Amino acid sequence: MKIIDKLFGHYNDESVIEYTLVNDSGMSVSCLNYGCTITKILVPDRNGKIENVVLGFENFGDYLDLSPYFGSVVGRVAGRIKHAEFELDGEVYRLTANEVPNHLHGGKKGFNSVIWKTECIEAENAVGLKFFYHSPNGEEGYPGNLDTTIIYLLNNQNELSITYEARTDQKTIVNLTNHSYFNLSGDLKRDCSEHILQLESERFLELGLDKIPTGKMIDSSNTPFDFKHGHLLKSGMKSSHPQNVLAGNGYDHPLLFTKKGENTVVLSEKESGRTLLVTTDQPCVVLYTGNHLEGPYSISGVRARNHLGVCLETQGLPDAINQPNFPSIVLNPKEVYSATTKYRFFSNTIGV
Ligand code: FUC
Repeated sequence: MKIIDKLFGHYNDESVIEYTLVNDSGMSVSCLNYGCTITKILVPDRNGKIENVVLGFENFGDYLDLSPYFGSVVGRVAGRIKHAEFELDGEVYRLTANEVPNHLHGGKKGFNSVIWKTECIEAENAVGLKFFYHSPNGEEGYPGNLDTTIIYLLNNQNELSITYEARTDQKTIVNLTNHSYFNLSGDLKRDCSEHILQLESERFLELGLDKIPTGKMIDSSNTPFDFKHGHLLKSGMKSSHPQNVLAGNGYDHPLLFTKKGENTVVLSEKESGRTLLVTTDQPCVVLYTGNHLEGPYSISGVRARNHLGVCLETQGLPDAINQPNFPSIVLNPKEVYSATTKYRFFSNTIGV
């Protein structure tokens, strides 16, 4: 196993480095110290052909100009916060309204667009990176100095684990995730509509027109949101269910895991034979099928089009701070925010 690094660009006079973690089984993961951004994940298909299975750019400038959070960590709070404000202990906090009038994915200078202090990890059974960022009190409107450590570890079982930890000196809110867009066909040969998704979830959050949860939890049975037995993502893209239409013909929804504790999400693509098994300790996964990716630009040589990738954003519930019935995302001083999600790749279809 090894780690290779190379200069990828410059940002505010700082060097942007691309680190590539390579294991002994033919898998590699490349990522930047900018936003902990995963630029590439190379994994074998059923014939052993090694190809890229995430959306990313070749040039750093494209990340600054075009990226809809490709591969990056999002925070302090993932998703949208209604009216870019919330109340904590009687105090109202105003956040950056970067999707007017709401706050999206941590604001203008979110965790996706800062340089993280980075250290390489070379352990016996894994290689990895430890990222650290100090977010000062008041950054993007959030209270408290927040120190966040994120660890990416790749092992020889073709598993990438992401562990998040954060500490604050003042009561605040935290909800972190990774925003990789997966495309298991390899090198973007096909889009994600032919991917099959399977997970144990009986309810999803209804979204309003602003794509923010209304507070209502909808029963998924007999809807395209019922993935218990696994089905093609295409069914939600073609569906006339008002929630699929509202999302821009597809999904942009928090799916709530049925059980507490550890849960799994299985994504597979028949033609390549590749399967991704996601294991998380988070209460929901925001399923986003890249409904607005289309644009006059290219992604690794492929013209940007809708549904070219699918995000599986494991996290706490979006806008939880404004919804008293959602599990809390408040972090107090002396507490540690911690979350783990693992992504294991197989070159054959398992389970579904
Ligand atoms: C996802 C979605 C949003 C947005 C963004 C780029 O997380 O929830 O709607 O388009 O990514």
